[in-house]
Amino acid sequence: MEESTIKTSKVTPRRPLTLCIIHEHPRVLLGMKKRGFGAGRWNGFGGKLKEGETIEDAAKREVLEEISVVARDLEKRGIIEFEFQGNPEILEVHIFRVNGFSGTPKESEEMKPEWFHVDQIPYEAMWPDDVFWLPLFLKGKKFKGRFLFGDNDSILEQELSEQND
Ligand code: 6U4
Repeated sequence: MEESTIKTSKVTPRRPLTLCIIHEHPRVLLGMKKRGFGAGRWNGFGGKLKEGETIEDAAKREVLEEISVVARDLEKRGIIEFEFQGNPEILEVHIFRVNGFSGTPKESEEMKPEWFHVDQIPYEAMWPDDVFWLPLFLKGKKFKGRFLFGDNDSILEQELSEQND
C-alpha cells in the first residue's frame, strides 16, 4: 500500500487596501487620520474593501466618505505590500492618483484634509515608508514595493522599484 502524505499549505492572509492621492501640481491634498489604523498621521485617503466591491469602487467610496469628494478618474500608480514582524497578514495597498474630482474637500470624523506644497510634505508625521515612494508618485512614476516593519515603526526590510508599463 502506498503511503500517502498529507500536504498542509500555509495560505498567507492578504488584505487589499486602497490609497488615493490628489495631486494638483504643485500641491498635494493629504488627510490627518483622526482615528483607527495610522491615526495621527498625514496620509492619502482610502481603506478596506467592502464585500463585492472592486478595488477602484472601494477607492472612490473611501474618498467620498473621508473628505466628501467625488473622485472621477483614478490612475493606478503602485502596489506596496506591508508586513509587520510577527504578524502573518500582508497588507496590499493599491495606490491611485485621483485625476479630476468634484466637490470641496471637507473634514469628516475620520480625516482632516489639508493642501501641502510638494516641497513641504510633512514626511516626519507620515508612515515611515512614504518618504521613499511618495517622491516617485509625485514625479509621475509607477512603482511596486514591499516593506517589513519591526517595533517602533522601524523598517526592517524594503524593496521598491519603478515600473515602466
Ligand atoms: P475603518 O476604520 O474600518 O473604516 P478603513 O478606513 O476601511 O477603516 P483603514 O483606515 O484601516 O481602513 O485603512 C488604512 C489606510 O492606511 C489605507 O488607506 C492604507 C493606508 N496605509 C496602511 N499602511 C500604510 C503605510 N505603511 N503607508 C501608507 N499608507 C498606509 O502610506
